[in-house]
Amino acid sequence: MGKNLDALLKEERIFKPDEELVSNSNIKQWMDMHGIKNYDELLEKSAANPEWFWDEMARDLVWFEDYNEVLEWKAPHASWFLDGKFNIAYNALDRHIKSGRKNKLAYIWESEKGEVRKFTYFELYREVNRLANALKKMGIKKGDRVSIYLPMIPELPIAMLACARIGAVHSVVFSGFWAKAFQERAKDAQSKVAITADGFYRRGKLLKLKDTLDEVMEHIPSLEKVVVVKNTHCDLDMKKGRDVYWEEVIQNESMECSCEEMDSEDPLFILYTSGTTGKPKGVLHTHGGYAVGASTTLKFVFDIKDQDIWWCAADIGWITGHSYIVYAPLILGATSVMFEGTPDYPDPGRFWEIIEKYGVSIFYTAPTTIRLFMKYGEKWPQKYNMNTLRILGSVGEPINPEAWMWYHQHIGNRKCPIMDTWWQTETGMHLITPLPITPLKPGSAVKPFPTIKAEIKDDEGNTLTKGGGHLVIKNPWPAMFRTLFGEPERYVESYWSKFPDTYLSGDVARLDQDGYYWIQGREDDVLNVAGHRISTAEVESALVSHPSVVESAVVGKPDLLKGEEISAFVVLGEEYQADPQLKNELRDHVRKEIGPIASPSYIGFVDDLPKTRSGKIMRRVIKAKVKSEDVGDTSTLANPESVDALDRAI
Ligand code: 6R9
Repeated sequence: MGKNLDALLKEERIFKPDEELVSNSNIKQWMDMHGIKNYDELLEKSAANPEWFWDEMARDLVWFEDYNEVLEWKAPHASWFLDGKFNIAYNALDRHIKSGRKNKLAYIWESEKGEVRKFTYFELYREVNRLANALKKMGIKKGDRVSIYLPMIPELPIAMLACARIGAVHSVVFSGFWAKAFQERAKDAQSKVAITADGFYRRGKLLKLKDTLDEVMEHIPSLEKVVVVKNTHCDLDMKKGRDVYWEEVIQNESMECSCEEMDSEDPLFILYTSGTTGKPKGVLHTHGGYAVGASTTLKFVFDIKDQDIWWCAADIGWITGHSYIVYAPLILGATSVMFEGTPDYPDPGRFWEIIEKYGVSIFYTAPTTIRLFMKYGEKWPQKYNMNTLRILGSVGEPINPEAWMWYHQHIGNRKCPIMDTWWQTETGMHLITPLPITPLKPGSAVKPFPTIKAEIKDDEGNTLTKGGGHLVIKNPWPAMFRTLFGEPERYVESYWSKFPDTYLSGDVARLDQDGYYWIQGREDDVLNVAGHRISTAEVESALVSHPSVVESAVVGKPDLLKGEEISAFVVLGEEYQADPQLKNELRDHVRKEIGPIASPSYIGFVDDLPKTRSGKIMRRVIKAKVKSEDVGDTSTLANPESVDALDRAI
């Protein structure tokens, strides 16, 4: 059995990086500077002396006052760049204003409707300063929390940077969340000010954000002021004395605002992420270490150069957007595309049109988006000239080899390497990831980033060299979260108590014979069928490798005999019919790919799977349906209608 399971994920194909890309890469150039000959030596040298590596990286940033020590590690509490005085906003803006990048584009923004706004570093700097001054006037001081509830419009990064500049702690709440989710987060953070917009368009439909916020305002006693961006100019109620328009508050503000000198370890932001149960976790990040970790990974993993056009197609409401749309690209002085809309609106060519239009050279998206495009077919990307692309990226969930190959062939024109980056809200930066110099295997996130000591452990804490187990990190890294806001015990308990002084990621992974990591999904996504540990990702991957299946979600259904039975929900390609014959064929297919044990007892055809706004399949909801239990809170679902469809399929 174990052998069969291994077979599926033992992807044989290896993609060697292009020679020219390797020799010109930032990482290779850095290695040459330090006499490091190859990837193995890079990993060895950096692991032997992480503080040397990160000290080198931190030197690229501007410190108001130098740090005295790179790291103090009192497990599970790390402090990075001790006593250094720093501000991430200064590094994202001011230092470029003083350099040749002053008039370089920081953002090219496109709205869902196709409206375009462009900001140079200088323009962005001025907008940030004006809002920073306005926030100060509202009484916001260093350490105060500000909740930001904005769609993907330029005011979102501006608001984040304005907070950072004056030392306020931002807490961005994804604009697709509903009122209750905002309430819970803003209340927990005890925010004094909220920054929102009248509304925004999603697939042509007006969504009134300020109205949503009004519904719960009375339950957030700490909120004193609401700043509202006139984005759609829709009607809204402005409460006198409390609500103010962004445009009005910045009108008379100076374009200069001095930057608060922060301690390297001072908090920068809180970002809430869902725990397995109950209350969301307020993941807290700091100025210094986060800046160094996020910018270094972007520079080395995605090889950002001055002439690149970088597009991270995530939402800023998630960590991917925080790190790789806002902070890291700005610190590196890059030009980023920022897109407000959805990938397939008004048609499935929208993303590829943007790549062609702006000559995007590096593109970063999620496997769920790739699978969506697989469903529409390659005729869509084929309509556009995407020759400018040189590197692709994937994040958010395991990318199954079929999706990887499709991405590589149809988007990357068989020449772009795919950086499958494994990381989390908590980690702040990529931790397991390829580099442009590493050979790739479709579906593997390759190896830990330099200095990162990852391991796979069994329940007893033994280190495994084969088979699946808990993915853990043994040493601190600069962009790691420092605590859970207001819940220091939960920080220790959730992440650091299973194994001593070791970070428990909550993911299951396995190593192959070459030391490559294969992330299999969340621990809670692992099934136990008749004593065999089967990852939902493996069964899903097998299903998707059948030509008819575009996407699938697999959950366990309690069974007296086997412990769990496998239930699979699949989305078929447009040209396939949902019929019983096909169900049998799919069962056979999984049997052949993995083994009889993994063959689903139940298969249901659906049009769509329940997903979070960040595109993660919500197995919890599917599981509850399968068990005929209450589905619980579905406020974070992007497509609530998919839940009823499950009922029909069951
Ligand atoms: C960045 C982000 C974190 C969880 C993580 C894991 C999954 C992210 C992945 C991946 C396989 C990858 N995940 N990247 N799984 N391969 N390349 O997504 O943060 O929203 O906190 O989610 O996402 O399960 O534990 P976050």
